[in-house]
Amino acid sequence: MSFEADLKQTARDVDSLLDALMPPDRARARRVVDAMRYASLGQGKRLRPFFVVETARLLGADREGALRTGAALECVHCYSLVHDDLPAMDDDDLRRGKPTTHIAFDEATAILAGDGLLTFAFEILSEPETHADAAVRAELVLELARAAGKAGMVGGQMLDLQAETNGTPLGLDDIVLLQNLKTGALFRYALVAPAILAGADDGVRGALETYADRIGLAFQIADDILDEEGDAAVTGKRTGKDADAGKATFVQLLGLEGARARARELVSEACAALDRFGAEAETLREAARFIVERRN
Ligand code: GRG
Repeated sequence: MSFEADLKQTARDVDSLLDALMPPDRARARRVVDAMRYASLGQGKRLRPFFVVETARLLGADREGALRTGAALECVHCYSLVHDDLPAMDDDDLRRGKPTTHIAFDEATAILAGDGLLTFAFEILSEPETHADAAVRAELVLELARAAGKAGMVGGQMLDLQAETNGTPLGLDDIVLLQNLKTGALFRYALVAPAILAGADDGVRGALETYADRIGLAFQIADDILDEEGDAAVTGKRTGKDADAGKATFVQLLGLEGARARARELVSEACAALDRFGAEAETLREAARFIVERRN
């Protein structure tokens, strides 16, 4: 199957799984489940679950466990988007081409839906269907907590907000650190979790971590380029405070051409990190190229 067909298939499978795991009709607090479903079903590229499922295939791990792990990771990603869109953060009205969760529902419900998605991720990982071995499930939980928390995405978001309020211009090293935490940590989890599921050795895990670090940064540079090119206005991807806050970006620091060149270098480094897997890793190499060529 081609990369694009694989990505679409994973998106469908993750959607069906989340739909089945979050039935609205049996919920006591129906409104929060409706908001969690609104924020997580039907939209989004599902890149992170794709990386989990494809890497699990590469390493010979069970697909069902990988899909559940990818779905859990997607729940954390969706929670971060719901909270990031709130008036106290980026104050966005549109996400994935539709009204943000706090606009479609209300602010309190959106906060609870984000909290609900975050905690649900750990429920999914902790269930025996994810992996028969409790020690493996515990490691999946630990690593996701680290990736999402104070030394990962939440920490990166805090640094980002502080930089904005301080008004101190960030240098390249600061932005790399910030983005490694804010967006890179979840990409890293997407590559490390399959290694945990498959019981891979340190060499394999190290190679996947290098690949993840490079694509995580390339993803963020591509995001800055898309914003700069004005695609964000068309897709409704970034319309809130970020749109005009004059935040330091890779494009500002490297220039448009410099940012494009750096993203291409990162993709080459990501692909090179997969050498040990040979032709079997071709879909992951295509995914790395997609990250910088995407239009949304
Ligand atoms: C609120 C704790 C907390 C964290 C928020 C990730 C994040 C931290 C905020 C999102 C802001 C943003 C637009 C960052 C740019 C990179 C990014 C994560 C884009 C969205 O990811 P995609 O392109 O989105 O994978 P889809 O919709 O395809 O899932």
